[in-house]
Amino acid sequence: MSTHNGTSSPDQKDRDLDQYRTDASGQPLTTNAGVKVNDTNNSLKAGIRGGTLLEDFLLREKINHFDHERIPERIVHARGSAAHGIFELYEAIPQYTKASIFNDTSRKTPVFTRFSTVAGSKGSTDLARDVHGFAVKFYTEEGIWDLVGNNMPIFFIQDAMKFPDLIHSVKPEPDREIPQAASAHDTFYDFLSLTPEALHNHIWLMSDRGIPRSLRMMEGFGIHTFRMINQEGKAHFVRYHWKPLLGVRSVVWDEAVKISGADSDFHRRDLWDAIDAGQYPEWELGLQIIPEEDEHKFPFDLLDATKLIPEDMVPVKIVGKMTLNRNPDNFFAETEQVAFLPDHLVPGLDFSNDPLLQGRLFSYRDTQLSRLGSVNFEQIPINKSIAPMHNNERDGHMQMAIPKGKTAYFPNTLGGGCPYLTKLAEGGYESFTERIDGHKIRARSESFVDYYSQPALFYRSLTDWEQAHTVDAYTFELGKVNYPHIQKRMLYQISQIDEDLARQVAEGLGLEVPTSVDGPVNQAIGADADVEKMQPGKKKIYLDESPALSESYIKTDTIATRQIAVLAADGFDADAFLPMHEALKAENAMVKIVAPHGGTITCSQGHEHKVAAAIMTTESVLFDAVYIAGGQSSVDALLKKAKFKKFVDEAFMHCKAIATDGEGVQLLDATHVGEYKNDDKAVFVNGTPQDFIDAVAQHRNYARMEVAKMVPA
Ligand code: HDE
Repeated sequence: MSTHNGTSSPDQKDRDLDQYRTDASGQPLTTNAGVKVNDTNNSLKAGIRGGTLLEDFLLREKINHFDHERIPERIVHARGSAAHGIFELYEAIPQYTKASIFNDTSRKTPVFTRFSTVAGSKGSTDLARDVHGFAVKFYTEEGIWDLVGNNMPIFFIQDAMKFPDLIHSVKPEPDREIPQAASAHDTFYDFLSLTPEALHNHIWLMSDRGIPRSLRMMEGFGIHTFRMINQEGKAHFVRYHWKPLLGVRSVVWDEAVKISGADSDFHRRDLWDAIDAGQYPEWELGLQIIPEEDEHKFPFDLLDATKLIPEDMVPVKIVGKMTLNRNPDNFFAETEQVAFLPDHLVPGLDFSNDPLLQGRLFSYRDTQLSRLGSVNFEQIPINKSIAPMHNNERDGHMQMAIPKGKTAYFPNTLGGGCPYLTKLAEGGYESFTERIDGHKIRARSESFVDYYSQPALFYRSLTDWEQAHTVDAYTFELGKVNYPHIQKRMLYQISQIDEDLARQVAEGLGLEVPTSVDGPVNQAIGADADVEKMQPGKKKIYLDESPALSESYIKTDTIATRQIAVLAADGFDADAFLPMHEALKAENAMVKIVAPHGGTITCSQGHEHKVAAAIMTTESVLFDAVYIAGGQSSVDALLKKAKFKKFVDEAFMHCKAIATDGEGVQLLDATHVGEYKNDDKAVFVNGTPQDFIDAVAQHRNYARMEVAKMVPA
């Protein structure tokens, strides 16, 4: 075990977890008390046909443990996947913070990062349209720092007091427990249509950000304004950003729906497989830094978590990189038991007065008590700090340490005054000395009341295809609402964001956009509040567009880990395929043969090739691009199974790159692609591998969107 007395380095990748790992290989089966067991298949009976004896401690222990194998799932973010990794700093920033993690570029700080969806249960599908959690635990030499964020830079509500309302509205409705992991239902839109502060996060949810292609292709945001404090005690406000080196990529809704059936573990598998294959996902950490004196220079309140700071106003300064490089050994012990707390901070980092953040500081510690059952949850290996921990808190369920000595109080003489206090200058935690003047008051600041300007900015900043997908998402979701008065109220709220967006959604619903609503637009106010003052005015335009809000903003030309389906059967043309295969492999794409049957197929050169999936066991939505191998006998075999045609049509409909060589074009011509193949910049007949690779790197050819709508796949 690391003693932190200078003999071990806190940057070791494994965080000394070996002491906790157990390995049963070569070991006898024992009871929990270590007694070797000779039969774990039969209970102890009085006579060969029973009855069973109460005395049977082997039976009782086994069943008893089984009965208690579940802990409460997280009330939100229950569905998640995680990985270990490291954080490396590019550049020290002592001018902003004294935190050692931001000052030592030689250190590799261990991290454990958990991604999640919000609304669904632990066993729900990965491809639910949802906000995604992005929580990072940094095991720094000064203690644990948790950055518990999401993949969208803003949140639904402004005050922690409203969190239970928000979550109760989106969770399955209490009478029927329907729907699972879906916001498209009455109670959510009932709440939302009355609570316009939620519209900004909602429009992000309706955009493609709600359905990422991969957890590895999501941005992450700390959302709230935090503080950094330097050695001199000077503070700066800061917002945290994670920028994925693979770019931000999404699936389209039709794929999401189908992936949920074809592989509901799609994201979890994708993360695991990439790390397993040594293709480690990476994100750069960026900071938006604002001097304290500039706090009031923005057309919104920095303490309002429903507002983002456009990068055009405050650029994102990239300071380091996180690499996830190791899968967990045990899902329960690590991913399920990890406890993230926004109040896990280290000296040099601090909060702001964001009322949403302040409420979270209570909630996360509290929730661990019902989930993990003990105030000692920080002693569980995955939660344990690599910095030594000593204090006078004692006892409690599952105390894992054996604290020595007589004293558990401070001050003392009997314990030599230990554990002793650390001076601020020597690393004791210090809260920022903020001057506060004010009345105790239960109300919302008027500086928070602008609910349409930023959703409108977001919508204006999207590309055409992102806007079209967003219209479709609103139409789908509101189409699932059974109450016309809720649909109409929502349409009114959307019209305040963007009239054209509202018009298109209304058209899809077969409704008119109302010009007014009954009662105040914002009803999430106190009974004695000044109703007028708390109503949002018309949207303001303080920036025409902010390009960074579009997911096309981060440019990347990599196809690493992209799943390429090769449609082939016995006799496929190896001469044409091999250069393509080599080129794709060289780019670290995952090339998988999909054939009429499982096992192996034999190519034109007589070699056997492993089939990754028989056509009946897979779907085109699980792949990023398709290559159809040439060779007459191969193509004949593909043409005999209609699902190959469906596979190609569907890939086309989802705007994916498709390539073929030689006779493979016959399959293309048997699908709707035949008609469009010559005019489409992501369909290649006898093209070069590089052309295909470039098209896959573009993710999708959304220029095809209108044509693709005509393909009945
Ligand atoms: Fe959370 N949130 N949250 N949340 N949250 C939890 O803590 C809560 C909020 C976020 O992978 C819970 O350990 C309140 C914002 C993530 O384990 C709980 C409020 C953001 C995760 C909780 C918020 C988040 C959680 C449930 C409003 C983005 C999963 C289990 C004041 C900045 C972490 C748990 C993981 C989890 C409460 C709002 C992100 C109940 C009261 C804003 C990524 O404590």
